[in-house]
Amino acid sequence: MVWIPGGKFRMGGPTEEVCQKVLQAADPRKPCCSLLQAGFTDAQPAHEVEVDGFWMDETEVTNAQFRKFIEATHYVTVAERKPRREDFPGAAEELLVPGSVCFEAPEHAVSLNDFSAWWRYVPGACWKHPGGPNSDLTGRDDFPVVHIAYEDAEAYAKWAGKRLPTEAEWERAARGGKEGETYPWGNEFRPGGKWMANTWQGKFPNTDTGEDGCKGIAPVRRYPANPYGLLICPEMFGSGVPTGIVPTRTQWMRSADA
Ligand SMILES: [Ca+2]
Repeated sequence: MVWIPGGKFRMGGPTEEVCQKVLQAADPRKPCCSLLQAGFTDAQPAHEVEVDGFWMDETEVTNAQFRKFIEATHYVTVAERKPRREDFPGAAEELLVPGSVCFEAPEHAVSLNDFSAWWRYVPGACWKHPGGPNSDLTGRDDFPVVHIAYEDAEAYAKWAGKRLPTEAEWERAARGGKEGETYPWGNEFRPGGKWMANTWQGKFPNTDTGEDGCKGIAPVRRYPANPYGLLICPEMFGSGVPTGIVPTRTQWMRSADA
């Protein structure tokens, strides 16, 4: 685990000025993050918050780590349980079976207004069958565990003697001390031509060219650590398009006095 120093920081999206600067510098021929174009409206207004220092795992929880938890506890994740009719009124009966949502690239370009064009509910998809019942974790021990619901994450954290972060703690950790900048490493997406995190290249969602070395999701230590020593995943800076299978925030932390 690494120590995230406590202190005051500005929580929330980058200012409109920063968004405009990044947009002006971007290649107009390439698609741009819609959140950036909209000015990260779901993360405004930025405001000052203070957190105490705390410990955080360096990486997302991996399949190998999660497997140890399952073997020790025989815990059954939400995706492996039959959904309850009362939780999903109006759902078709054939969808009330254990499963989860998987990313499936459409064959052609599609409108980005309808996410059902690339997300599909797959019966039998769960952490150990990430792409559906015919998939498994062969060769994926060091990939982040996926198809994890909030209560699954809480159960894992409790077993590991840790806890989930608050939103403010998580953002403090993700920023790596870089305040008001677009990415945890600054405002330049590829400083010196270097890929800093797993992101999407190509036209989303139908073409993932993997120019950054990874199509779909990446193993946990594939890209550089942020200034706090955390290995950055796209989810940690909010600019990457979720790739592969349902991404989760499975990076656990505990407070110094826990
Ligand atoms: Ca990629």
